[in-house]
Amino acid sequence: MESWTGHEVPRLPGTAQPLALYDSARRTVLPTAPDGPATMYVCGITPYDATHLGHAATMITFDLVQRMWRDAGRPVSYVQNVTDIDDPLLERAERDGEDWVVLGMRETALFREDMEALRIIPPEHYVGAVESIPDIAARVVELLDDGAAYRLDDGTGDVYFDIAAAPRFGYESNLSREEMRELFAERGGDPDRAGKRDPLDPLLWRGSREGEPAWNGGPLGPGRPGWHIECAAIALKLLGARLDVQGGGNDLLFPHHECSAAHAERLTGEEPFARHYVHAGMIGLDGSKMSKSKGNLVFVSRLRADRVDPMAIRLALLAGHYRADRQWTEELLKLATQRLGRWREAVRAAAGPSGAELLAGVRERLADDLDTPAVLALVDAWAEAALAGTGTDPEAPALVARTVDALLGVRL
Ligand code: 5CA
Ligand code: ZN
Repeated sequence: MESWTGHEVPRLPGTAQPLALYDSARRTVLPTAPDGPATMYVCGITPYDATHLGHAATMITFDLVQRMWRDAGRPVSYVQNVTDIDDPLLERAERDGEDWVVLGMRETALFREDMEALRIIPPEHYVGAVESIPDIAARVVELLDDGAAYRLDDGTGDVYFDIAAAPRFGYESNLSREEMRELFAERGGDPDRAGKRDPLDPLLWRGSREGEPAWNGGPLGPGRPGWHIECAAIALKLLGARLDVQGGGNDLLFPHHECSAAHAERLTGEEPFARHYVHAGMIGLDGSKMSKSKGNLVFVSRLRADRVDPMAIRLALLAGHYRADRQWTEELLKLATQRLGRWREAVRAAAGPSGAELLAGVRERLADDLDTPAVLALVDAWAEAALAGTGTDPEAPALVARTVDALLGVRL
């Protein structure tokens, strides 16, 4: 699948900082791999509706990860998927009397446009589930041959992963069995399905049903892939056994990321699947999580159509820490628009306080688990001083503009 178009990222002088991130499995902030190419897999959209600010916040988070690695001179291999076949897409298409392929293509195209407007560096590989079906089916066959998966004997052709084949199951999310069961039911799982060995066993392959699209699964028979194996198979194919970062919103911690890691670890015999499991907080509106199923959404494309500067959207989302669940408000956007205006004015000043010092401060705060609220405060202080005429560094305005562009992705 085609990715979107990137833009030039300015190179910065001075010494970059190695990035430390919070790992959900080990529950602490730890350095990301210190050298060599960095690999990252981020769970992308299920394209049945337009990009909302929650998607944008999560994509911006991992964009900053990539920017920090690049700043440190590390080549980055970044893969993002599009779940272009799954129940929610089929349900929405059915509700609206639309072809699911057309719906998916339209919303994916809009997502690409939104990502470009937000200046998100594109992934090296942008991959759809449908185009990956042969790889996914082959992985399911491997798990069956290995005794880590089983076919239900009810004639549906459905195949499940046996979590007993993953002795460390639960290490990533650190949840109790009861919590897992609850989230599994809430987030697309089927704990009560008859014939399963364990209520938490996740679906790997869904045998074809009347009226649903199906693909040739070879020995699996016709059907379509389960969700967690989709991400495991795509990541393994393009990035290999051990990722530096597996990312997404914290709604994916369990069961999605726990199960993809369990699949991948069983398939490769190597663990952990990812050195860092990184989860962005949920953006909410009016007190609850912004989600397509609830319909309480603010779309990036709607704001763009209303002539909101995408850089202000970026700044509004960066004003909170990426791991915090937080609310979107009109006020947040208003403050971000004002901040953007002040920063733009300040980088047009003839001089300002030391640009090199500001850059060092920004790097240091970002290196510590992407502390963007602190970074915004540093740039605010610099901008106020520059506008008050207290700084004497004539190079500073240009360097600050480059710093904000390269590390925050905000073009002034
Ligand atoms: N296609 C799957 C992942 S394989 C999926 O979860 N799609 S999604 O469209 O529901 O979400 C796309 C990405 O945005 C995921 O990383 C998800 O965790 C994140 N996300 C969804 N809703 C929010 C929200 N309200 N706030 C922050 N991130 C969100
Ligand atoms: Zn995923």
